[in-house]
Amino acid sequence: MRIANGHNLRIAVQNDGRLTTRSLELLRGIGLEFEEHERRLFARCRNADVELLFIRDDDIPEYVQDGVADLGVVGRNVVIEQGSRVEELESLGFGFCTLALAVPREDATRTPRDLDGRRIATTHPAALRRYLDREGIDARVIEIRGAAEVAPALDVADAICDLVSTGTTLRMNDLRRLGDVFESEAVLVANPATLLDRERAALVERLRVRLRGLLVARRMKYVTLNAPRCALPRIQEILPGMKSPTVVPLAEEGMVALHAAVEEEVFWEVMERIKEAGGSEILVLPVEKVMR
Ligand code: PRT
Ligand code: ZN
Repeated sequence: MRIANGHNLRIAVQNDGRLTTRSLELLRGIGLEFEEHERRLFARCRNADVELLFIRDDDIPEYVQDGVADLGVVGRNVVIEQGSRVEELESLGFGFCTLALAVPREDATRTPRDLDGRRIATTHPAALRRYLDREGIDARVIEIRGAAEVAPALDVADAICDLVSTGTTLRMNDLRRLGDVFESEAVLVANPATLLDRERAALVERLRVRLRGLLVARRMKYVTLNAPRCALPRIQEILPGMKSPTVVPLAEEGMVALHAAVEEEVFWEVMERIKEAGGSEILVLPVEKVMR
């Protein structure tokens, strides 16, 4: 079925970087069909009035703010850094990282306050300045283009403020995390005017409902199991998400089958406890999509 109302919606995604694969996976997950060709600027969707625009992540907030694109998938850190006037519609559950302060491992610094009077190299100068003002720390911000982690070794700065995900880069450069400025993940942002245009807004809302369905489904599991009817209360205690399961009597007297979608992780430990409570034939299945 076509997602169409004759109004083109343009979605900006990173052309080649950390967010690209997951962004495209997400757009395909909500039913958009397209083919991306390396280094092509545009991709039209086969089944929707939607066009994808592939650009550098740093350009996304501004393009969305200016209406060059209606929607964008970008790291929240970039939106915060640029102070763009866009609306954040959803957190997308990938691209997790933290903007953090770090110093050489052997440095005497204990807290961010100890950075008073010192130099901090960063690619996020605006966000760092706001943080320093808020915390009342009087440090000098050294704006650099890339690879902040080498700045202390080159004596360009005494500390750095950079994105951290696994912490490997800090470790490899003998740096120690001192404090966090904010946490980030990939977000869906919208041009405010698009949301005021009736037709486009309707299309955005449709995509958004699908997106939520996809994100909720990721957390959900479908659980089925057999148990003696009398074990039901105990099993619901172990799996509180199993509020109103479908209960079907089995041929064996007093035994029932339970089915329910639960919005929680079902670890081995949970399954073991259900088994102890009398459950058997426990199946935990992934949920692909949800619409409520
Ligand atoms: O070319 P373009 O401008 O489009 O890409 P880019 O090089 O500017 O961005 P890219 O692809 O590196 O990152 C895109 C987005 O991914 C960022 O804006 C963040 O929202 C998000 N993200 C998530 C990260 C990281 N994790 C991350 N670890 N962006 C960068 N890093 C870097 C960090 O700067 C440091 O150099 O990875 C290093 C630290 O990683 P760890 O795992 O060693 O801690
Ligand atoms: Zn970039």
